[in-house]
Amino acid sequence: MNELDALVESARAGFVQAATPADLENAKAQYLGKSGRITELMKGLGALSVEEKKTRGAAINQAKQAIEGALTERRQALADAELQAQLKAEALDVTLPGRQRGQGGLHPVSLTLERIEAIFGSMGFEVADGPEIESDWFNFTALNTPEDHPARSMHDTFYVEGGSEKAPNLLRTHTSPMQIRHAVQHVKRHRADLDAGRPMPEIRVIAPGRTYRVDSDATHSPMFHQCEGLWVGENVSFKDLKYVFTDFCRTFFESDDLVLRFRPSFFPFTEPSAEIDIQFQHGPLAGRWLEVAGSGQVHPNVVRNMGLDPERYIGFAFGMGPDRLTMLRYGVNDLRLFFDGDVRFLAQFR
Ligand code: 2NM
Repeated sequence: MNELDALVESARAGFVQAATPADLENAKAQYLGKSGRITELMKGLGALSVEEKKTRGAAINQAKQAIEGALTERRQALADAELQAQLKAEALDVTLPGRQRGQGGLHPVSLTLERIEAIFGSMGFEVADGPEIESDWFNFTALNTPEDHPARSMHDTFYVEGGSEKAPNLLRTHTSPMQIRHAVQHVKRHRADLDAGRPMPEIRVIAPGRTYRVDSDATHSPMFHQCEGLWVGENVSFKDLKYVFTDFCRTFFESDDLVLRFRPSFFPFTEPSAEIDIQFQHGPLAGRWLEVAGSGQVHPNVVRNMGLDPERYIGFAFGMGPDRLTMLRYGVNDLRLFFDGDVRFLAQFR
């Protein structure tokens, strides 16, 4: 190998050894710099004859070009390596699932309330609304609940600021105050007919909504839902209650052979009163009696508080727990799941 070939080889080896662009520029200076090897060789040409200059100069130039070629190649290799390293460091995993826009949906209990409203709506029931902060009168007194009834104690009822000692404000403990408000308005609208002895259109209403009691365990939440129903007219009896509620339960649970049982009970606002149990004939709960509602004939005192004559107007009322109905319908065993706000649970009911 001649001297120039050896020079090119040593330059190539030096360039390959350079691990960074800075190392490479240092290596380059040794060959192509101001006092580099090629420059030295060029300077040596001055001492040669014209003929020798030509051949020697051409040979040196060829070596120079070879070294420059090796340099460019190495520069490119280092730049490529740097780019690869950077791409690796900044890599994005494009196989991760994207962040989707969450699709909302109704809460399972809201689905139940809508279902209840649709079924009773088909039977001619209106839907009442009313405040969650109630007065003592609408929540208890109008509903024939005695002054010393345990439900009125601070252990059972959340009292809030704003009322007087004689007429305190509270978080409604049931949805009945909405029914009283609705009935009072209804009666007011038809006062003239009533006073003239003409018949009044029947009161047929349900009252769904949030209710509050001092109670908290696996089967009781301090906030829970209720839906009550009321049907008052001149000729509304317990047989209508049985028909209406049986029809409701069979439609709600999509089970035509569902059996109902009315068990004697007590509520201050109804007389007589009954608990309503249902029994599925199929499925995992078949054969068991499940309590789903309280009911009864509206107490004469309550009818009177609606502004009606209890000798002429009678009716029935019932109250049920949409939270429990939702648990039964979907097979959920812990009430608290509905109110924890865990989307993974709630999204299953969309
Ligand atoms: C129940 C049970 C029995 C009821 C009574 C009334 C009203 F407004 F007429 F007085 N509304 N709801 C009632 C009757 C509620 O819940 C277990």
